[in-house]
Amino acid sequence: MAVERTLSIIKPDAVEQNNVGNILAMIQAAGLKILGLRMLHLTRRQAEGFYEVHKARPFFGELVEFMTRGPVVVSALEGEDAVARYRKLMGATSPADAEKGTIRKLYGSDVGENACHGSDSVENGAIEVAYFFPEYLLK
Ligand code: FUP
Repeated sequence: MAVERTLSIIKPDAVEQNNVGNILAMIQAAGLKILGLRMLHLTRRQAEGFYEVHKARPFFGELVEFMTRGPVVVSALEGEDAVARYRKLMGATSPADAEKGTIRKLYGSDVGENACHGSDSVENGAIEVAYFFPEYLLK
């Protein structure tokens, strides 16, 4: 298995509910290394750019609205099989379907306000890490 990078976003709902520390602790307890960490309030343009693939979906407007309503915490994670491992730790997109003990089951509310984001492929992991941490592009 290869060492991979993946992007985590702790979404506005989880920041509002004071779950940043809890989620970062779960990430570290799972053995994923935090390479970079930033708290920022996404601009509309940044959120639209990040979720460009979902532009045609009916929930796009709501998603951008939600992701820009308050600060988020983005982190670049690294580890063996990091993309799949972080997806497993997050749980299914909808907290109702997420396995017990996952971030979304513990801290998500619904399919929109689901506490966290994680890259869905190794290729997207590299693209998304570069989107928020351009200094890691060549490392
Ligand atoms: P995931 O990869 O699990 O984050 O899920 P998707 O890429 O399918 O969706 C990205 C984000 O779009 C979700 F985190 C929340 C939002 N979304 C909705 O608001 N409604 C939906 O029906 C599906 C996704």
